[in-house]
Amino acid sequence: MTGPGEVRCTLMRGGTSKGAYFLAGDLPAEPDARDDLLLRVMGSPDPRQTDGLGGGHPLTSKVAVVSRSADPAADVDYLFLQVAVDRPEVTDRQNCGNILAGVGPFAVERGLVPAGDPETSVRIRMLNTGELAVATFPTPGGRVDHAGTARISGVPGTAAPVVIEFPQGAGPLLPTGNVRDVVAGTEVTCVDNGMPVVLIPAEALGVTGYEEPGELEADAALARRLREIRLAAGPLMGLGDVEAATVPKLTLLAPPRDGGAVTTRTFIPVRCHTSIGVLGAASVAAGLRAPGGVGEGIAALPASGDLVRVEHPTGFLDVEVRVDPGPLVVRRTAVVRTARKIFDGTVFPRPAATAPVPAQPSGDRHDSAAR
Ligand code: NQM
Repeated sequence: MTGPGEVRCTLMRGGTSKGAYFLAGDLPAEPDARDDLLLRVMGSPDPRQTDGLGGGHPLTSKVAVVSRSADPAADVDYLFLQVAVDRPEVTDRQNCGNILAGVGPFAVERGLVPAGDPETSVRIRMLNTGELAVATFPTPGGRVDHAGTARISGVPGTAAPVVIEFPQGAGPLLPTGNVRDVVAGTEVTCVDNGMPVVLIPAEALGVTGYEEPGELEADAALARRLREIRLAAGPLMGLGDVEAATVPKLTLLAPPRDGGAVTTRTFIPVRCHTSIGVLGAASVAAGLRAPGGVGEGIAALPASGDLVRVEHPTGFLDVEVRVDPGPLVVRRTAVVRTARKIFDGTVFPRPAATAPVPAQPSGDRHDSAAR
């Protein structure tokens, strides 16, 4: 039983992200009221999100809204919402494959989908993009088992594996229609295999691509160049004005150093990811398979098979991606993630403001919130 203003909520790690998971029926149906509530739940706007569940970084300020699906092709619907950290903003303009990893286990535990034995597959309609994903995870004896031996880069310890498969996507792999574009004076490849991403040779921006995320974030000239590229790439990729959006992501490419296919540093789009997003990596991997793209001469793709190992600041992410040549079509994408329930209970949101909440002045480096 929850009291007035209180909300049932599950806090989960999904892949390398962390978020608050809700049943859609527990949140206001009207988007403005829902977003206002979520800002108060997460503690935004505030660089540290001290008064809420958020962790003071876009990767830990995420929300999943889950419900039974009316679509016969899906078991559940998943809406991803990025809650800005230091701005009063909530956006549904991007998807999140890391938070997606927790959706299947959450749906079983909250009674939306019956558990199989020893594993369960949940068909998930991702409302942000309209695309489908199938998540398979262990449910021995008909119960979700969060413990396991799978390890993913960027997360300490081990947990149960969540295998996520994405069937063929509906949209074009190359949203500008070109395998290379010159955007704001820089040659790039714009790609979308579940996440719009601009691939940029790191060298073209005067960096090696092996720097630590903090070092890259501190580079004001680089930030300016990335912003110019993003604002120009958005309309070319059919995304319209992306000034306030968290897409497209920008991935710097450099030759692999640890046996993978490529080294990456990904801007999401202002903060530099400490690893890489799942769908972001799926787009990078598919983009490297596009003949003539900017990854040529940088990436070392395996001679055969679907596996592409994407190196990132804290390790690597393996993506299986099958791209048909000719008119480029991504047939299948698959990744292994882990997810873990951290807390389940009642969240007590900060009371609704009677006047607009001003962004907190802070001595900290300015974090452009949803970014
Ligand atoms: O690309 C961060 C994350 C993500 C997105 C971001 C993600 C994905 O790591 O599928 O998971 O790019 O904003 O959670």
